[in-house]
Amino acid sequence: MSVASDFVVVSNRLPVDRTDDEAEPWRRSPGGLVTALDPVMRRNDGAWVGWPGQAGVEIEPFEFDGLRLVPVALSADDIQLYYEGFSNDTIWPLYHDVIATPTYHRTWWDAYVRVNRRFAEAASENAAEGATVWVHDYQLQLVPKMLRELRPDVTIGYFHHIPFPAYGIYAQLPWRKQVLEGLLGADVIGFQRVADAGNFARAVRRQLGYDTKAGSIAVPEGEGTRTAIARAYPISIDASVYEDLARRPDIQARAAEIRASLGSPQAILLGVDRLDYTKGIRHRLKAYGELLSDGRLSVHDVTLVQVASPSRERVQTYMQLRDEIELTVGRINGDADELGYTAIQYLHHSYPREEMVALYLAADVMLVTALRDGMNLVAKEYVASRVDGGGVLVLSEFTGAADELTQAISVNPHDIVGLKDAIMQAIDMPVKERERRMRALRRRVRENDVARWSQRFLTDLDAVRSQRS
Ligand code: GDG
Repeated sequence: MSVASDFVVVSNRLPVDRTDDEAEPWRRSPGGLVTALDPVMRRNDGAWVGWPGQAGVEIEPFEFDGLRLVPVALSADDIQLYYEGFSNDTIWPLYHDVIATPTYHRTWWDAYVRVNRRFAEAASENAAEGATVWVHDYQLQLVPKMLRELRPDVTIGYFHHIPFPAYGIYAQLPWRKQVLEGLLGADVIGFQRVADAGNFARAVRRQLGYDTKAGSIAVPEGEGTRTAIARAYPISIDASVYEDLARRPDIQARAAEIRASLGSPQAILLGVDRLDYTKGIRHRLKAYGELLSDGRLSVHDVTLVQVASPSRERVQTYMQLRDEIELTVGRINGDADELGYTAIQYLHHSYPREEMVALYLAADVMLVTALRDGMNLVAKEYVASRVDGGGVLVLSEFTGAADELTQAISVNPHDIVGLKDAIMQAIDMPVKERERRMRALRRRVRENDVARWSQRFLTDLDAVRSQRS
């Protein structure tokens, strides 16, 4: 039986993970989205529609920690075709500037349409009359239009967490019109960067011929037009959670322990990424490996900790990437290590958030060298965790975060010479300059935190709703 809610969030994954414990079968999955939306969900009797993370399991809607969760069932086939296929092997590489080659399969597209419809139906069944529905991310780009057809009474928002590519790249997509029309079913379409919103508007003009002006798009509807808004709403983190963790004595002690266990080198460099080809891990390793072989750095003085958390392990490109990275790490360590000194501590694991914050605190230099990234929350988490005012952030200009975190050392990760110099600049940066830059970065992350992000988006969505009624 469905219970209608005034506020419905739709995302590929529900914000919970299954446990082995029968008494407590679900655990909240860590993530900014759930923290950001929690207050709004509670105020509005919210429901969350998404896949519960297990193939072929039908689960009735249930309450968890005061949230109403509505599971959408996906079969093993759906996961292979809609999720691993179309979402992660077509859209993901295409939208990240074809760093890897996108694969176009009609069977994947068919599954994407079918599964998007299932999500739209679940949202429709759980939304009260005149409700607000907020759809998230690239796996569900067709949901806004499908939902609008089912429920013209609801107000629909869509937020796109990854980049939206330049028209010349987007135009490759065999289903480019359908995807644009799908997104334009929303009243507000949110992007990470101003450039993403611009790319989207251009694609709409070129493909559909609709008028677009300063973030407003005239979408034909009935005899007239309806206005859809396409604008940038840069996402963020709950900065206070990271600050509180970083102030905990046990976590500070753990940071000291990590430093000591690495031999208390002069500088600890850190990379934290999902093991993904968009994150520029190979470029980072290349630059660092060359600094060691050139003799500009020595394993006596520095070490790089690279956390590469397992991701999309059944997609071929990711298997290949893992092999390449592990080969490179092995080579660099083989060439540079000495007994008792290691160049790279490579960790192919996921860690609890407490451990991540201890790592952030232990690291003198954080390396974010993504080739393309919607935002990159790791950069913001590092900054928020540096309650001691220390640490240097090296940040790729191809991340959304670069628009805001202008006091970081900015790098083009394709320019290996420039990247090497930036790493040296970070290691050698005078304390005063470090502190000045970190102060400015921290101010920025604190001001634009995730609560502000959701508030800005929902305020624009509310404005649309009040114009209608
Ligand atoms: C997408 C977009 C956009 C990573 N390893 C562990 C761990 N993490 C956490 C990080 C961070 C999150 O995962 C990764 O977020 P990012 O933003 O860096 O990147 P994506 O996963 O690609 O996210 C991105 C984001 O959506 C939000 O809109 O910024 O551009 O690609 O929070 O800390 N967390 C824990 N253990 C790990 O081992 N606990």
